[in-house]
Amino acid sequence: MTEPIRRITLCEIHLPLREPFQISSGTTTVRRILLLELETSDGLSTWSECVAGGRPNYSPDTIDTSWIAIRDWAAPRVLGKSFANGAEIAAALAVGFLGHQMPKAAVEMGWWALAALRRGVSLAEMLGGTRHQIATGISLGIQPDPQTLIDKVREAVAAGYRKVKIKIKPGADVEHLKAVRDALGTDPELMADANSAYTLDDVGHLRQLDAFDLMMIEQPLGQDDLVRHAELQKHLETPICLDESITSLARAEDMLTLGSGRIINIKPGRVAGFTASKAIHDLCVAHEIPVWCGGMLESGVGRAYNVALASLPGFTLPGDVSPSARYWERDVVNPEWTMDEKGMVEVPWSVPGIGVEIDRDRVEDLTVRKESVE
Ligand code: OSB
Ligand code: MG
Repeated sequence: MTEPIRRITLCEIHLPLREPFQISSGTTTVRRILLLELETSDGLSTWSECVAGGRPNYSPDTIDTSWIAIRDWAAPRVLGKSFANGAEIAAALAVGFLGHQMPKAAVEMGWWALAALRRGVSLAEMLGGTRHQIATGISLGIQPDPQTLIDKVREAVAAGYRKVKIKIKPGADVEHLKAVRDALGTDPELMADANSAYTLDDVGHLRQLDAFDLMMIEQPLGQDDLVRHAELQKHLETPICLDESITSLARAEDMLTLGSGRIINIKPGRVAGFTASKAIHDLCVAHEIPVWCGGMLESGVGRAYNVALASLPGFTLPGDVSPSARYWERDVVNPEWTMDEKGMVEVPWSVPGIGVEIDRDRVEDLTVRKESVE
C-alpha cells in the first residue's frame, strides 16, 4: 500500500456487558473500549480496536496507557509514511519503542484493513486465510457455584458451541470442573483458563485436573514463567496452552525450546498485530503446534480482525469468537456477528476490508472521549 495514513481518531466508548465477566484477576461489568478510525490521504477509511482493558490485570496495557502510546508515540511513526507491507509498519512501531503491544496492534492491524480495502479484498484474503467459517468456542467467566456453571455449560453446548472454556481460580477449579463432567458426561469439549492464578507449589493440586479430559489448561502460571510452565507440563498430562506468556514470536520460540506448553492461543493485540500473529502461526504450523484465536471481549470491530485471523489454515481449534449477542444487547457494527447452530461463524469473504460497517450513531452515543492526530 502506498497512500499514507493521514489521520487517526481515538474514540473511547463504554459498552455494558450483558453479564459481568469474572476471571481470576478481576471482573468486567462495563467494557471500556478504545476504537480507532484510520483515514488515508486518498479517502479510504477503516476502524480498528485496541483490546486493552481498563486495568493492568491481564496485560500491562490499559485503555489509558494505550491512548498515550497511540497519540504520542505510535501515530507520529506512521502518519504520512508509506509502508510496502505489514512487516514494514510493524518494524516502524518496534524499533526503539518497547512494550505497548495492544496500542501498536490497533494501528498495525488498521493498516492491514486499509491495505485490504485498497486491494478490494476481504481482510481474511489479505492475510492469506483459507477458511470461510470459524468453529467457535465460548469463554465462561468464574461462576458463583458449580450448579450455575453446569447450567451455563449446558446452555452453551445446546447453542452449538464447539468448545467450552471455563475460567478457574483456586477455590473454583477442581470441584467446579468435576461437577460439570459428572452432570454432562464426556462429550462436551472442555478446557480451563486460569489467567496465571497458580504457582509451581500447586503442581499436586493441578494434577487433579488430568481426571477431566480437558482439551488444555490455559496459562496456569505467571506471564514470565516460561521455565516454570515447562516444569509444570512435565507433571501434567493435560496440554498447557499459553496465552499471556506469548507476547512475541521470540516467546513462542522459547515455548518450543523449553517445552513450556503444547498449544498457543494467538491474540493479535497481545503480540503487537498481524505480522507477529502470522509469524507465530507459521512457526506453530511448522512444529505441529495447534493454534486458536483468543478473544478480549472485543466489540464487533475487534471481532472482525479475530475472525479474519482465524481463517488462516493453522487455526485448527475453535476460537473465542462468540457472536455479538453473547456479549452485548447491541453491538456497534452492522451486521452483528452471528453463529449458526453448528457453532460456526461466517467469514465475510466477499466484503472488502473488515467486512462489517460501523454504526456511527451508536458509537457517537457511547463515546466518552475522542481525539484526532494528523
Ligand atoms: O484469558 O482469554 C483470556 C477476556 C479478557 C481477558 C482475558 C481473557 C478473556 C477471555 C474472553 O477469555 C474471551 C472472549 O472474548 O470471548
Ligand atoms: Mg486466556
